[in-house]
Amino acid sequence: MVVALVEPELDPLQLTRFLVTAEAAGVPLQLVLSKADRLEPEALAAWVERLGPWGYDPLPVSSLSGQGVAALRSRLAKNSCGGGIAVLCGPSGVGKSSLLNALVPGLALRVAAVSGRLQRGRHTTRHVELHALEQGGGLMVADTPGFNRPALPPDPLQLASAFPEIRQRLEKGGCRFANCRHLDDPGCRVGIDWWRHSLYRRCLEEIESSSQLTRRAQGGTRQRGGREEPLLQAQWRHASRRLGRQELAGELSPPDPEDSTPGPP
Ligand SMILES: Nc1nc2c(ncn2[C@@H]2O[C@H](COP(=O)(O)OP(=O)(O)O)[C@@H](O)[C@H]2O)c(=O)[nH]1
Ligand SMILES: [Mg+2]
Ligand SMILES: [Zn+2]
Repeated sequence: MVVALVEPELDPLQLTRFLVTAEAAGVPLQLVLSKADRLEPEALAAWVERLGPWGYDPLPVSSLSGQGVAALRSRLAKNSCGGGIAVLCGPSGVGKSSLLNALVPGLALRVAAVSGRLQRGRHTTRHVELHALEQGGGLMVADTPGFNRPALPPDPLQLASAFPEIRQRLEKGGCRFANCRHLDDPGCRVGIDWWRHSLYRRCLEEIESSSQLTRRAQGGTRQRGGREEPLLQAQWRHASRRLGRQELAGELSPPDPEDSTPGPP
């Protein structure tokens, strides 16, 4: 997973969405912080320290200066145990193609300047490409087109298990209730004293509001105080209504590799 430290600026919520999606693939994940040449050493160290507890061993790299490239090459080779495929994924414009060029000398993939006010890349990579990594023990590396807002899994349990922080806290036993939402609930063993807890909460709320909206759109009922009641139009008028609709629209639209729809990232 490649994410830029600057241009586009690192967005912890967006990065979390990418990581949650990648977790679903069930493969080892390496977090790569690109464009390290653009930050002072102190700012770089602060990001590494902040992202360390997320559980993906963040590695700062720069395709420009070469910092971290050899380290990444050996980490990829080590994880692949003689063969296999590593996939570079992440938002557009973070430098995936540049990094692959640095990893595989002589490759010369097309790279685009980050465009415009939104600081998105221009999607010069239009399909998945596989390249052999020299000294990589038969490892192939794939470049992918970026897309900027992966969908979250529909199931809250699946969301929770996509957070290494939660998995680690549940290693010694589960919460009191099997369907615990890990939001300061009684008997919860996860707790809220971890940095990404607020991001987990936002993802969970998004999933829950989408599934509520889906049920309402299907004209269903909802549980309230232990009984089913029909859904009323007025219930749309929650504080989160606007957000909920937006998120739902985001979830239902198919992934668009060109990401051509204008709007906030
Ligand atoms: N300063 C700096 N810029 C970089 C680095 N890697 C990529 N870039 C720039 O970021 C932009 C997007 O790069 P690209 O590789 O096309 O990103 P991709 O969309 O993730 O494949 C280009 O303008 C690159 O020159 C880096 O390590 N340092
Ligand atoms: Mg690219
Ligand atoms: Zn819990």
